Amino acid sequence: MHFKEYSSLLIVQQDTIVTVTLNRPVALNALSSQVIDELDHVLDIVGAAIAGGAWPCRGMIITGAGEKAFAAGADIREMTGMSPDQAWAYSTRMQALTLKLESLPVPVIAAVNGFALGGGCELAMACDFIYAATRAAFGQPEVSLGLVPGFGGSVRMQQRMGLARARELLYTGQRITADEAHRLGLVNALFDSQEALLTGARRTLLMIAGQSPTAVAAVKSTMRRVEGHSTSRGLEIEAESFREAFRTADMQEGTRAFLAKEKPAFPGC
Ligand code: DAK
Repeated sequence: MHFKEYSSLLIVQQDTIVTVTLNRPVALNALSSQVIDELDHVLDIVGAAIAGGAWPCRGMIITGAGEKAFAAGADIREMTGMSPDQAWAYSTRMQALTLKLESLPVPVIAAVNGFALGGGCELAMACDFIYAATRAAFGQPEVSLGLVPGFGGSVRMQQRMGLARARELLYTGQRITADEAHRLGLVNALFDSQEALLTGARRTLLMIAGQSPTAVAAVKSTMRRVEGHSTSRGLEIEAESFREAFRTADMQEGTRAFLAKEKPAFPGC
């Protein structure tokens, strides 16, 4: 895949994994509109490369440059001059980006190395799951700025930890430690250092890359499609997805290899 030179992102492709680093350490990687545009561009390139079979991308890591922050939220400096309509446009642009992230057919891990506040926490929650360094901190401090979450926090925080806990965090604007975020289910796993965090995220993505890519993509999209539906409708959606799996060469190969006691070589279709 060919990425252009970004001014606020660093991109590394290794094996089948793309690592995207938010790179504005002087502003604690705050999500300026430039960062949002560049992230959007990266997702378009990765999505198109996967769809076109150009590069076997099997996962993405999003992390922050420096030791201090994943992202300290939306760029407050940029936000202050916005009219209500510009604020709405800014919010819907970032929301569209989070939906694009969720619909990528490969898993995305947020590797949170420091502050993940406001929009930073919301970006992390749009990833499939969050790994964190023990020094990381999470929060939605919008109420301290006279704001409300604008990048999906009111929706995804309660999906992650339940309504009552989410209300408490959003109403108080309180910052929580990585340990507390882990206990609340916001964070899947904790790591002692930034290096261990990135190694842990890569290890998980490589483990997933050893599975059938069509099945992983189908599980991701099915879990997303069942959200918000009744159990019975959710089960119908799952059964449809199960039927589709039987049309794939990956399913033929996976079951054949199991019965032959071999390692499967998934064709990815
Ligand atoms: N935006 C812009 N610059 C930021 C920033 C941010 N969010 N966070 C930090 N910086 C900058 C600081 O201004 C400072 O720059 P200089 O003064 O050196 O030029 C530099 O990064 C280092 O920050 P500090 O000096 O403050 O560092 P500390 O270690 O003392 O404190 C901190 C770290 C993370 C606790 C602190 O920086 C902080 O509280 N930052 C703000 C966190 C925050 O409130 N984030 C915003 C959450 S609200 C919307 C849609 C969505 C949203 C908003 C609107 N619309 C629809 C319009 C979302 C809003 C949010 O994300």
